[in-house]
Amino acid sequence: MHLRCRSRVLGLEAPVVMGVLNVTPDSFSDGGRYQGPDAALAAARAMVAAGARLIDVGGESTRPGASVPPLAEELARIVPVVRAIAAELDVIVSVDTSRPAVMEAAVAEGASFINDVRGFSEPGALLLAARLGVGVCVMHMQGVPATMQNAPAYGDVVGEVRDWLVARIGACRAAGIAADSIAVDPGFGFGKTTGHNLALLAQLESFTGLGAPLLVGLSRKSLAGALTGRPVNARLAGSVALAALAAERGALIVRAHDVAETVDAVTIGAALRRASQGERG
Ligand code: PT1
Repeated sequence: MHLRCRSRVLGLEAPVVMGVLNVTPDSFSDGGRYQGPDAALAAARAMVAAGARLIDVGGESTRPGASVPPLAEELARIVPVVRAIAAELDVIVSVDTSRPAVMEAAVAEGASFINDVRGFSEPGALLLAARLGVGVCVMHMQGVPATMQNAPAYGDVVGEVRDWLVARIGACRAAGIAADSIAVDPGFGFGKTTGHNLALLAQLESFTGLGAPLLVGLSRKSLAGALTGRPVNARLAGSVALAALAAERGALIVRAHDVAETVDAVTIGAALRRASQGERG
């Protein structure tokens, strides 16, 4: 498996780590840490040295309860950071946005992957991604960040998320996005209770047969908090355990803040996955 991102091809024979680079003042776990392009570039350098194959630059916090920043603010946060990273580092620059104007500006600065937690639902977003030739991640969310955790409800969370992802892959293909440029993500924590998140992880294998590599984000989230009882600044071990389990269940791109630790976790998960597949023949 691989993922085509403009002129780059991301090999996915083994799982890879996408480093999280928040350039927001209100990120749920590292808000305000990256102040300006110099600090962001230094953080990106460290993540690449630790083994990140993609860097996901986000200028909108989408944690539960977050509100949407003005477009000009999101652009001002993202553009200089994408430019600096793309100019210096040999890494796929991903932009975490739902706005076509931000997608276009980021790709003009060197981004080659678009990670949209709203699944390219803004008018024009799908056609723009097709025209740009970027890799895309379509993620499932129930509701909107401001209110998504108020009362998440599903009949069959795994079936509903899978059906929605299948439909979005169809919409991507219909818009002209290449089949080998599409990744899917069940959206852990996005309009899901702990029970929903656990069901998705337990049955993660259901998302590996869709013809698109599976991306997951579990790092420092409330799932780890609910299971360990720990606050956001003490969820490293829980997050690393979740990353290993996700890789063992077939995740190929793991989005994480703590890159070095997560690289080891996915390496172990992938080794166990290969061993069990060998046993099955
Ligand atoms: C994700 C993701 C993302 N997560 C993708 N992009 C965030 N593709 C931002 C909590 O429960 O999983 N996949 N971009 C961060 N969003 C959240 C959501 C942060 C929930 C925290 C929680 O604590």
